[in-house]
Amino acid sequence: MSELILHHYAMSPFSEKVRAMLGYTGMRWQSVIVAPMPPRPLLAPLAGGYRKIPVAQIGADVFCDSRTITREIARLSGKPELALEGCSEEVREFVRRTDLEVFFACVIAAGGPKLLYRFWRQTSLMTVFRFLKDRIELGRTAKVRTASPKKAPGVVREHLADLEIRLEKRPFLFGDTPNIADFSAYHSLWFIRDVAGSPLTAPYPRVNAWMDRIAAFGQGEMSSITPEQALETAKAATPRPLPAGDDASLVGEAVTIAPSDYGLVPVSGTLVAALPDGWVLSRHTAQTGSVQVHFPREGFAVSAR
Ligand SMILES: N[C@@H](CCC(=O)N[C@@H](CS)C(=O)NCC(=O)O)C(=O)O
Repeated sequence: MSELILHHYAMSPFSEKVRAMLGYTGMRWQSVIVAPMPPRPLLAPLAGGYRKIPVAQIGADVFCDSRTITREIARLSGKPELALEGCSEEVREFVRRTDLEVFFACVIAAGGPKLLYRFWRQTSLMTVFRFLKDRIELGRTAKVRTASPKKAPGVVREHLADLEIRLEKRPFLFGDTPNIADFSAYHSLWFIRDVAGSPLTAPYPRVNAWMDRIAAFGQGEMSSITPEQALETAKAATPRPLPAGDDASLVGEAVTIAPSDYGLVPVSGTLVAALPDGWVLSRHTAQTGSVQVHFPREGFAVSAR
């Protein structure tokens, strides 16, 4: 079976969520580095223009959103607690809030000249300008309410105080071993502390020790491949058989699927499965042959074309 291929970039928090989970499971994976903003002409044939990162791929199956990616990691590693479906409603609610409201508060609170300087050192001034323009436009079209720059540090501190209490009696947020909640909480704080170099996390010693424990898992057994090789892998593979869904409406029809929160770019294809936790689109391009693109249900909307 093909290895998991991750399409990602270094400074992406949601990519770090997946990389850290790959480290925890010790999995072998292949890495394709993508630009921090569209256009991504060699990813588009696989993900159909879906614009958020990370995207994962196993052969001719493509996984959009870290929720479908972590489900694959949970399945491949035999650790159900790394997928939302394997966790309690309390954990799912924690992840929902942490991956949206807290994530935005962290990114807004981390922003500033120091972060831009670090980004510029890793890229170029032109990339920094293009990135800022892209993210301003992204914010303008977003359908979610985010904390203002004045309020964001307060939201982050409240979250950090909650984690500090949770970590009083146990090494991970919900027990003696990590579950998906640890990786969701980790990536935004990694962005604040390790990418932006912000002192916001400093007054929370247990949180810092827990972050160090997660960082110590490493990133698994990674090998680099080119985007062209990822396209060839898709073309050489056959999409996997799908389980029967519980909802036949729109299955077999031409549809678009788009995020309903931010980065609202629609992906077109034929709906081939409506599963309890996700949708699957079939798409065909000359570069990839037939591929199946998987999306979570939550946070995505399907429309007939
Ligand atoms: N819900 C998505 C969020 C992914 C996300 O927001 N990724 C950021 C980079 S870490 C991104 O691509 N932002 C640009 C955009 O949303 O278009 C997931 O879990 O994968």
